[in-house]
Amino acid sequence: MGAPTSAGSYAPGQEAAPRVLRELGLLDRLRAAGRRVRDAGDGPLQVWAPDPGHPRAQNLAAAVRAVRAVTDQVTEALDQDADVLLIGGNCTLALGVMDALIRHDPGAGLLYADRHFDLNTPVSTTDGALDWMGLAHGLDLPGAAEQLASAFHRRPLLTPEQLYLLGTDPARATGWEREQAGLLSLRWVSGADLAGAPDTAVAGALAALPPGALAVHIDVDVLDFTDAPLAESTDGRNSGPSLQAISGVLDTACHDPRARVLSIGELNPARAAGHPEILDAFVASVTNALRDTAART
Ligand SMILES: [Mn+2]
Repeated sequence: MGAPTSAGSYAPGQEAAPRVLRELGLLDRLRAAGRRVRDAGDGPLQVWAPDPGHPRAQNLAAAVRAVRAVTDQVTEALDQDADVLLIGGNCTLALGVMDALIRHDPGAGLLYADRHFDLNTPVSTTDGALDWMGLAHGLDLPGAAEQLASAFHRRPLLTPEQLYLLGTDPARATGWEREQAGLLSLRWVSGADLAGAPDTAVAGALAALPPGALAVHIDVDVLDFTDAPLAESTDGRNSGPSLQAISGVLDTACHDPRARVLSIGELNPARAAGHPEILDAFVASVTNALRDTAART
């Protein structure tokens, strides 16, 4: 399923990711990898525009609509006993995934690969982009926007024990985020450690996550932007894991017996306009992570 929204972004781009990945043959490549695939279609198409009426939480109502559409789509898929691949869109969509997954299994966990903590609120940062405020709203931190924090079947939607963050760069965090990560005792591995020992990092994360159903979320800004220019954010130039390293991480995590959902956030295809083969390599990584291992010998 797709969630073609850049409502929570700094500029347009991510709304094109579901279309571009389909055009690269994602569905047929998944079928060739042994999966039965049903395209559940897309949520609302939302192209970022500035929202001067709500400068600190821009396009909040649209972002909430997109998240709720994901909740409904993922709920329907889980009810049909399907696994889910969600192509975003903004990282806030992971909240819709978790709203559905926790209703399905209260013991659910979230492995969140992102360069950022996503613990900001409309109070802690002036830029007003909701795409690095998602986990703050899942955890219902002080200063969270009411409309998003209250959009789920329970509040707070998430507890820190359900979370494990991979690839975080504390130098890219706000002081508020670093403080909250400490207060909440969030478990996280830095981008440098993830790049240096990806197998160890993902094994530690999987061992620490709860026993219930697992969602894996990747913000492609976790990648070294010089190796794989895929993300809205260009924060990752010359730091963080390569696409090859992340491919191994996704392979391991998505083949964990608990895994039910893989969601992809902040992929802006325009970033790869001068290096389009990296989009194809990313589709290959996703396909490999979701391949039916029983179908292969
Ligand atoms: Mn990010």
